[in-house]
Order: sequence, then structure tokens, then C-alpha cells
Amino acid sequence: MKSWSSPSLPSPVPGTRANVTAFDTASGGIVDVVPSSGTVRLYVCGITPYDATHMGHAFTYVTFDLLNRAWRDAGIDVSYTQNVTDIDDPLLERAIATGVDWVTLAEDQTDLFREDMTALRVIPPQEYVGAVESIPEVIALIGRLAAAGYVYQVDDEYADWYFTTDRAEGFGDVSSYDRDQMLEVFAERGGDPDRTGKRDALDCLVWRMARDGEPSWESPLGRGRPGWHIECTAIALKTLGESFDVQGGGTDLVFPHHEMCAAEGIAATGKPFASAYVHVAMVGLDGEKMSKSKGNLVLVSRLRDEGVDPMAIRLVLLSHHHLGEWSWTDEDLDANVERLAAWRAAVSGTTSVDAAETVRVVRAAVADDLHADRALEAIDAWVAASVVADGDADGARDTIRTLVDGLLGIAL
Ligand code: 5CA
Ligand code: ZN
Repeated sequence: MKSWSSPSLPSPVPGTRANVTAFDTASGGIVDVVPSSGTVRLYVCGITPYDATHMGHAFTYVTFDLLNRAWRDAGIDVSYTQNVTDIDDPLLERAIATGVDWVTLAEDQTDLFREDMTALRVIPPQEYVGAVESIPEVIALIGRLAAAGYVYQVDDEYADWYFTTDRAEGFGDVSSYDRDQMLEVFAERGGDPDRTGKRDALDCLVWRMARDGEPSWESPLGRGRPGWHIECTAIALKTLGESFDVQGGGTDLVFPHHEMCAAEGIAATGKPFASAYVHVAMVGLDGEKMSKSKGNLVLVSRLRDEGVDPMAIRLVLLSHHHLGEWSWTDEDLDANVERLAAWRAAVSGTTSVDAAETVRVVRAAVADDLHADRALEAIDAWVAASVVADGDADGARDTIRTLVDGLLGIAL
């Protein structure tokens, strides 16, 4: 699947580079996120393309864009994969409800997502991979799990294939949930604890046998289509290899999605799946999680259509640290429209103060668990001092423009 177009990337501002760190859900602490060898390898769970990109999605992808930029700024090469869940129950349901062919729906919404990401200046992943195009890898991975005794068929008319969790090594290590917590969220997030014939309520679907009217593919498992978690496991192993560095997504993916991906990956390879699991807190609207299923959405594309500068949207997203939940508000957007205007006025003005300390603070803030919120405050302080300065510090305005562009992804 084609990726989106890349923003032009200025060379980083020279200066001291910090070690990049982030909060790892599995260990429950801040860890160094540095490559285990040569290139750092990142997998971020992509969209299910049945509706347009909302501010929750945008927050997740801008957060991982910041991680990507922090690594690049530290001189580290990045290998980044993102998937598209272009076959899934909600996509098929929406296609039927709206009378649109499911392939067309997925293509249209993926196109819109790419446009939104380009507008927000998110650097594209090198590998942008659909589930449908990965079906051969999914089938091969299930074959590997079957050979090792990790999958079974339920004993009913459909005989779907399931991954057995009770003998899966490390199952529970990503979320640290106990069994009751797991059971509580499993059904809410795509799981089927009550499916008859399963050996354990938490076992997850890996291959759904064909039903009338549903798309399906031929395989040694029988005609059918992949389950959700196994797609990301297969795409990550294929494009990044074993024991890659970071798996990312929103906190709604901690369990079961990332727990199952890790368990399947470990069962297939005998090695850790990812070294760290980084999760982005949920964005809400009026105190409720923004979600396609609830329909309480603020869409990136709608604001763009209304003429809102995408850089102001990106500033709103950067002004919130990724570990804290927050709600989208018009006041927040207005404040960041003003902030953007003030920054632009300062870098194209005639006065400035020295930028060296600001560069140091901004770099350190981003490298310290992606604290863009603190980085924005440091730029605000430089802007406030510069507009009332007596002189013009040598090169300071260019330095800030380059820093803000390269590290924060804001074009001034
Ligand atoms: N296709 C799967 C992942 S394999 C999926 O979760 N798709 S999604 O379209 O529902 O979400 C895309 C990404 O946005 C996921 O990483 C998800 O965790 C994140 N996300 C969804 N809603 C929010 C929200 N309200 N706030 C922050 N991130 C969100
Ligand atoms: Zn995923």
C-alpha cells in the first residue's frame, strides 16, 4: 500500500543530542528507547478505515511522529511500519449499512487519512501495509503456531481457528491485568469471551471461516479471513523482524490487542515481540472518549475544510502530554491559532534573543518521554522575549524556525 507524501525535512539544528526515553506500559516505567542494533524499529497500529480521522487518531500519530523526529534528531535511523486494518467487522458493517462496497470504503477512508497526515506534517512510515495484502503472511504465521500447538478449531458449524492463551508464555506481561480485568475489557474491544467451543474465554480468533456474504480467502486452514491481532503480529514480524524496539498505539489497544500480538509473536518465535510498548492516552469530547462507534467526533478533515490551519491543530495536539487524557475544546484551538500567529510573527520579525538555551530545553523536553508540552512553553518564552528585544541575535530566528520545523513538525 502506498504511504503518504513526506514533508521536506530540514537538517537538524546542531547541538547536544539527548537520549530518547519514553514510558513503557509493560515495565511501568520510563525506559531508553534506543535501537537494539543499528536502526531503531517502530510499529504503530494504524487505522481501521471506515470513517474519517478524528483528533484521537491524530493525537496518536502525531505523538509517534514526535518519537520518530526525536530519534532522527538524535542521529538514529528509523525503520517505521504502520498497518491499515482494511478488513474487519466494523468496516464490513459500515459498508453494508451505507451500501458502499467494502473495498471502496476502505480505499476512500485511507486516502483521506493520508491527506490528513500530510496536512499535519506527519512523516510517513517506510512500510504502510494493509491486512488484505498480508493474508499470505498471516496464513504462514498461523501455520507456524499450529505446528507448535498454539491454535485449535472450535467444535461448531463454523470451526473458526483460535489462539490458545493459557499456555502462551508472557501472556499478561504487556497490560499487567489480572484475569478479571482482562475479562472485563475483552468483549468491549473486539473479543468474544462467550463464544461456545473455546478452550478459554480469553482465547482470540486468528482465522474466521467463511460466512455467506462475507469476503474470504483460500487457505490450508479452510476458506476464511484473518482475525485482528494476528494481522499486526504478522506485519510487524515480516517488516521489522523479531524483537523490534517499540510497538505503539492508543491505550485502548493495551488489552487485548497488544497483549495478543505479543503472545502470538513470542509463541511463534520464542523471542520477545517488542522491547517497549508505548501508549497514547485517549482524547475525548465533553468528557467522553472520542470514537467512531460513539460518533462524537471532531474530524481533522472537517476543520481543514473550515479553513483551520493544520499547524494550529498540530500545536493543540503537541500541547498535551501523551500520558494524560484530555478533551478537545474550541478554546484550546483558538489559543493555538494565536500561538501560531505569534511564533510566525517572531521568526519573521526584526528583533530576537539568543536561541541556544531554548534549543537545549526543547530538545531535552522532547527526548524526555516526548514532553512537547514543555517544548512549546520554551518556544513561547523565546517568542515573548524576542518581540521586545533591543537587538537581533545572530541567526536566532533561523535556528528557531529550523528547530520548530524539524523536531516539532510545525512549519512557520
Ligand atoms: N486498526 C486498529 C489498530 S490495528 C485500530 O485501533 N484502529 S482505529 O482506527 O480504531 O484507531 C487507530 C489508532 O488511533 C489506534 O492506535 C488507536 O489506539 C488510536 N485511537 C483511537 N481512538 C483514540 C482516541 N480517542 N484518542 C487517542 N487515540 C485513539
Ligand atoms: Zn494493530
